[in-house]
Amino acid sequence: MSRTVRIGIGGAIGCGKTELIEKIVPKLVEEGFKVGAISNDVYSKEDARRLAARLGKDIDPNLILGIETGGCPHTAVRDDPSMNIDAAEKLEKDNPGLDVILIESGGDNITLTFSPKLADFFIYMVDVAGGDKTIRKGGLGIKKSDLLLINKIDLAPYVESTILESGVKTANLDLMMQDAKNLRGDKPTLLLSLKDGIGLDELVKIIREKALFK
Ligand SMILES: Nc1nc2c(ncn2[C@@H]2O[C@H](COP(=O)(O)OP(=O)(O)OP(=O)(O)O)[C@@H](O)[C@H]2O)c(=O)[nH]1
Ligand SMILES: [Mg+2]
Repeated sequence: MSRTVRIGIGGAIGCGKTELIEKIVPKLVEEGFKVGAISNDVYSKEDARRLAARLGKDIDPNLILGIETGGCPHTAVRDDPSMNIDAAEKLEKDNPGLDVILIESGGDNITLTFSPKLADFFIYMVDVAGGDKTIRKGGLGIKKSDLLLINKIDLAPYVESTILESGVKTANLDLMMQDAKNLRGDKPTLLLSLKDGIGLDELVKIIREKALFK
């Protein structure tokens, strides 16, 4: 791998994007990768502050940048990604040998994608608490992302199924995976609980193999 790979992470408000960065950075660092992060928020730099506090022992805080977009977060990663490209170029210039930058888009709607000018690999995340109909409703992130994550599977027993014909009372993860297969073909989808660490090793493996060494 000769240049910095930029990985975009998008998904609805609160689905676990910042938690994802918190959990995978130590693992990537352990594998010898030099990692930076950019976090977009609309009215604050709260997530970047949180990442710097939580990841202080794993990476230099200068490797974490916050962007206050001031408007629709999807605009800042899709339509006019100049603020994010500037931030990524700054990280790359200030940190020679940087292998990967994780870019979190502020929580937003299901039409989110990342401009290919900004991200080389696009992860889209949904969470089970939003109901098990989420995948079949489709959307660009769900269909087009390089990797789809269904997070918070630990909450499935507490969420009622929204799909009557499923015959299951609680959120039906099998059906969500089937819906993903129907919409995405062979592109990977992973069930995850960042809280319990379920799926985390598989996630890091996919990132290593599909994003970093492609
Ligand atoms: N139960 C459970 N909670 C989780 C899981 N992953 C994340 N959370 C919690 O969900 C809440 C939101 O997580 P964040 O990482 O802030 O979500 P986000 O997508 O970055 O949110 P925004 O940036 O505001 O859009 C936090 O309180 C997390 O601890 C999970 O797998 N299970
Ligand atoms: Mg966040």
